[in-house]
Amino acid sequence: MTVNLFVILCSLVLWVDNGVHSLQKPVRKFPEGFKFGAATAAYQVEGAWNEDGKGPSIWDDLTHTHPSPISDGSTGDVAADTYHLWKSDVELMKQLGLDFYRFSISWSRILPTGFADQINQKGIDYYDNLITELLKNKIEPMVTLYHWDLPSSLQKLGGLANPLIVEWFEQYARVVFDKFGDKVKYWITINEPKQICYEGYGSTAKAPQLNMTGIAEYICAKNVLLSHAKVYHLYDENYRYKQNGQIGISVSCTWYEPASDTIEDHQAAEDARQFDWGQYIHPIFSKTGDFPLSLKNNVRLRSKEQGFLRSRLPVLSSEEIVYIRGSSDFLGINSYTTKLTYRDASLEGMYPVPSYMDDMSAVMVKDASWPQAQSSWLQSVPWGFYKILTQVRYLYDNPAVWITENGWSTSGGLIDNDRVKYYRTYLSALLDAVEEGSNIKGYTAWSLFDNFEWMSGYADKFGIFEVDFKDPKRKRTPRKSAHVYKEIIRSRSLDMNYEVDDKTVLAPTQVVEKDYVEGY
Ligand code: GBH
Repeated sequence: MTVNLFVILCSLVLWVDNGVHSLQKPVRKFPEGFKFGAATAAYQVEGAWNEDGKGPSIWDDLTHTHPSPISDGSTGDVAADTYHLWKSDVELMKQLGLDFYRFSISWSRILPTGFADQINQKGIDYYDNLITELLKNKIEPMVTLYHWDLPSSLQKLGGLANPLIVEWFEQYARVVFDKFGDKVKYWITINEPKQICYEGYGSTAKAPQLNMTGIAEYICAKNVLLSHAKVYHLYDENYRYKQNGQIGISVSCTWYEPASDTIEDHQAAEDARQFDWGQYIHPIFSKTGDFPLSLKNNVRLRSKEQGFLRSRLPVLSSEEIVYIRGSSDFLGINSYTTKLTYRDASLEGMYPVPSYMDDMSAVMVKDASWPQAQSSWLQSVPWGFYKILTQVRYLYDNPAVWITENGWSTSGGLIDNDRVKYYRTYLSALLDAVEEGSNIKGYTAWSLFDNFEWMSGYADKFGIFEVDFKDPKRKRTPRKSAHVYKEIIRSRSLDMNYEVDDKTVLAPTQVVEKDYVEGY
């Protein structure tokens, strides 16, 4: 009788359990060897903008302009002060259980003039200490060479609009590989070329605010691709055999979903993807190389209509195409959101002429039903992330991919349930793609800390750790999302039902210290 009841109960449990599994697994495992990290970028967190011999960068220049173009008038002069707090920061990373930490090197901190004539030893020491401390704690450094803070001197010479940037970048990279290449095994040459070129050169959304619409963003695009390829080949030929690392590029990918089922809107969404990320991924990762056809055609046609003698999109020569194609060991994807996209034949007065937006002739809008972050451009659309990963697998022959940024902004607070939900649903979308064959090696949360969010200053908070910017010590406190991420990393799995008590989050100092003492 008891035995019978036991058998019946067991089969009942199995049946219910199977039923749940076939709908949605509550706990999903990450693949063997999958790595978890968190990211920052030099200008956004370091502070110490003029200390120990650092030269100025274009972000120092922009934030020190009067009146300030930054929405809250702030600067990165102190930021999260990681320049001084690196050691205790590594302790926090260790408690979190990070496999790797992605950060960037400030070019003008180690080469104050931009060139290799003066190497600032104190700058070298800073990164060397950080890297050594990370390795001591079994956290792999993943280092970005360029995350938007060009030395001011090089901007005076035209910055990324000057083709010589390719050589300047190579000289800088040589110093970095010589100094740190024995310890660093993951390199990212350039963070988000589109944001550098379109936002910085073709509009006013980022430094150096050149705003030479329709012209400078394409010159920059060619120079960025060649700079990246140059440094890839430098590493591949001169360092890889002895340093044995990997080197790639990080591209920002937004998903553009057709706003309706018309052919026009599908075409507009496809054009938007090709302009936004195909412009940079296609030359490196496609079989044929070169800029995508739709980009070349659209810009050429518009240029002709406008009376230009040549396309405003510079030509890549056949040698350059070959040089760029294949110049990455992996593709870094930074991804945050999705936009609805439609075609509007008139575009009357909508965009400057000429411009990148006008060339693309697509209109992007938000969907009011999607959850909205603090940053106006950011909505949570996990299926869009899945579509990007799937598209990349199909279009570029399933390259090795690292998600080098993904994250959510709030206006503050430790109980960040919407961020927790964002991370979980995006990681679940990532697992869907992995289970269908996408070759995704790791995932990076943006950001480890609240930081200087470019034109938004400190209003948009992306940290899984809160930073108190009113506190001279810039106290860090783990948010609920940090607790959840820690459990994801510890268990190497995604448990949608894992709960963190709000009280635990609100008494954070205790938790952190206790964990630390126990040598977590
Ligand atoms: C990344 O940029 C940066 O690498 C990082 O430094 C930054 O702090 C982080 O993300 C958060 O912003 O759809 O026309 O409204 C993100 C780049 C900026 C790309 C906003 C998409 C939307 C423009 N994204 N952009 S629009």
